[in-house]
Amino acid sequence: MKSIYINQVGFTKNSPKKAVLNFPAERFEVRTTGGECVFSGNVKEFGKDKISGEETFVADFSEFQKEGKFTVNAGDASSLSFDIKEDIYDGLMKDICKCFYYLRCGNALTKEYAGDYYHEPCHMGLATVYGTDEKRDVTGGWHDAGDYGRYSTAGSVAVAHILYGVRFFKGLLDIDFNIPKENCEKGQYPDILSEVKVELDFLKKMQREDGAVYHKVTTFNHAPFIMPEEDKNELFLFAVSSLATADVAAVFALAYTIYKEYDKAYADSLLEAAKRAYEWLLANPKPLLFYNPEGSNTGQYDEAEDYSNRYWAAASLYEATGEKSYYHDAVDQKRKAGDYGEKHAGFGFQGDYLTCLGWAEVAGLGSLSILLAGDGSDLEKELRTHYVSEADRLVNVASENGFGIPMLAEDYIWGSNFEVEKYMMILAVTDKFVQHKDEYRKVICAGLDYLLGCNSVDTSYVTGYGEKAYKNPHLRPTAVDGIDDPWPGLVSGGPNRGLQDEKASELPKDTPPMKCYLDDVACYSLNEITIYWNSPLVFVLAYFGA
Ligand code: G3I
Ligand code: 9MR
Ligand code: ZN
Repeated sequence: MKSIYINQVGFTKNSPKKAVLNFPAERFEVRTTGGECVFSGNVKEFGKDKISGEETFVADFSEFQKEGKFTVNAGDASSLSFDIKEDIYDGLMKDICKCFYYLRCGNALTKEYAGDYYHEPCHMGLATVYGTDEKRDVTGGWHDAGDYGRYSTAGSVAVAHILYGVRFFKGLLDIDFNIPKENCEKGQYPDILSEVKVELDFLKKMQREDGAVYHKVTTFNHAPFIMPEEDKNELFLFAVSSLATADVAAVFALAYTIYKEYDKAYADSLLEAAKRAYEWLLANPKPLLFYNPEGSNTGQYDEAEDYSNRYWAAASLYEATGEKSYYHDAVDQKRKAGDYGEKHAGFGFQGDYLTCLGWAEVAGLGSLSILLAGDGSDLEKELRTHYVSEADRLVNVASENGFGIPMLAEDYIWGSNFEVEKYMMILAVTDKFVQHKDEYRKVICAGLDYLLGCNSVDTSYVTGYGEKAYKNPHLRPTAVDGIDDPWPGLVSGGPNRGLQDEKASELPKDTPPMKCYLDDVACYSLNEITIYWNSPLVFVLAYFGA
């Protein structure tokens, strides 16, 4: 079928603008939705595109800068519609942020703010420390994803994307996304900090008195597809891990640097907890990894080592306190993480290990702290070169496909949309804080175009955004709440060559990476949502000033 792929949300006036055709044409037109041609140009042949499996042709209309609603047309084919408008991403940003509110667990939603998406309080009971009779209160926080688990490493990383966003792009503090702010006196926090505090307060409860942090709280097995308040099975706090303890130390220290401007006592409590977690790490130098107990099948979030986590903790505490001992630890752990990264390149993580920002490989978050410390240290100098070389690699990769995105076939793993987002974050940081290059911005824009519909499944991966936005996330409340549309602003995990669930495995084995996608509620390996796939977009849209 002849298709013209486009960012279905749209562009600001001066952003680079392009559509991708999967058929040859000499000329293309930009038309108003009334059919009037307002711009025309030559189509450029790109050729065979390895990730989309299509012959691609590019229609670049960056020069066109009029506001309005348009389509791109060539021959008798038309793209879906899009807008050109200065504040084009503002609504999107608010909805992406509001998703965290909808994902709140406990007694937290109100009808006034959640509207039709309100649900009764959930997961309010005490949790049993697995293997003991001890019970603890760990209510609150955000559900992780399509399931109702709450996981310390995943939660820390989602919070980190947002809070580093706040540190780098102050505009995030001005976003109003209509949430109740009962967790701060007189509503004194900006919305984003109030929402993040929901998760921070939960993570505080996940910490044991001795500083260690439980890896997760979930039922023994995933709940069936029911509303969260119907999920009444016993909650378990599974073992503490050095992974969770380090990530929580890191994110609390980071949070301290921001919340101290608003509430000194609260910020101090975070720093105290971060130090307590760190002391535990020092007293327990061997990795304490995590694997599910036999028979349990909720998210495992297993990692092969904890160097990147310890590096992030040391780097973040150094940035928060300026204490040299943390700096020395950061140098030490960075070396271990870097060595590991070099030995395992291409296995278990994508891209430069020291700029990775995902739930497992958090070294890049540590590197962000070192950049923020900005003390001209040897470590900072070294990391700046890592950002530039990774950003340049990504520009190079982007030149190898018609979509201009920094994705290789091997990046199409579970949560490939996160890989796109991660690369956009790296490019954004490099562009703004290390070394500006126009190409960096161009690749970030291409990444956003891709997520919003300029891809070979012609689908916007954000609910509610685009004429053909996906509608069937693997997300329990959405699947069973009887409301047609999911709440807007949810990022899908996206195509995954691994086709790791039953429904996905029905796709032909030779499906090109970009097309390994189905908008099907059963496809948890390629159409689930998670907090840490929404949070990077908060960071990236903040870079755009949304
Ligand atoms: O990194 C390797 C890559 O080197 C290799 O080439 C590729 C081949 O398949 O695999 C890659 O590893 C994948 C890994 O994610 C990368 O992060 C694994 O195959 C894949 O199974 C693994 O998926 C994780 C999934 O849980 C299953 O463990 C996802 O990252 C992770 O986001 C997801 O998290 C789940 C939670 O467990 C439960 N809650 C929902 C959440 C989202 O689906
Ligand atoms: O719904 C679960 C999803 O959130 C997880 O990412 C996924 C992998 O842990 O598991 C899903 O639950 C499935 C379970 O693992 C196997 N039986 C079917 C469940 C989904 O309906
Ligand atoms: Zn809940």
